[in-house]
Amino acid sequence: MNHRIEVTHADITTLKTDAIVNAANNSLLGGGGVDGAIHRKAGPQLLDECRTLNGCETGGAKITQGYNLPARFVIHTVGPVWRGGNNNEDDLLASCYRNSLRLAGENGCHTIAFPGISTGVYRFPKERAAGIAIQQVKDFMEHNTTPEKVIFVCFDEESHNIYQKLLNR
Ligand code: AR6
Repeated sequence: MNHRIEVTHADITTLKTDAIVNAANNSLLGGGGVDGAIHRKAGPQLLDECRTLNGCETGGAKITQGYNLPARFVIHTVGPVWRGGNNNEDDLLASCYRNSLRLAGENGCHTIAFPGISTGVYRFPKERAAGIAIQQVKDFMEHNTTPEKVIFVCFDEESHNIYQKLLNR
């Protein structure tokens, strides 16, 4: 299983995977963090397509073209805002990973890159989020051959160390 999972320290907008995942908000109309970076690099056509999607519920995912990004598709998912852990945050985050992987598979994506959904502005604890991300990806890969490869993209050293540690267990 682990040969199908990679961890990298990078800006997700530079990756030439079939799909990159965006940590969006319910409007799908852009924002800061990774969402802002993806929209800047993709160009205004991405926002035009996002306007046609009527937003997205928390835990859900929607797919668009990648436009000026090296990636072919962007999968926009909406993570939960961390509110202490008793508000279904874990299940909603798990659902983001599952729905994104399902969409990637349905669209023939062999490679997909994930940022740490909810671990920025939405304040989900990084190690807890990484554990959920890894678990969901492993479960999905056990039952599906596509995507073949999943890349966890870490924007900071701390997240990178957390993923390395959890995957090497
Ligand atoms: N490449 C990879 N990872 C990144 C990049 C990048 N270019 N930029 C940031 N990260 P965040 P959230 C990491 O705040 O917590 C937006 O305004 C970052 O270090 O982007 O899900 C949306 O519109 C962190 O680990 O997303 C929503 O309103 C992770 O990406 C809200 O933020 C996610 O941080 C969503 O908050």
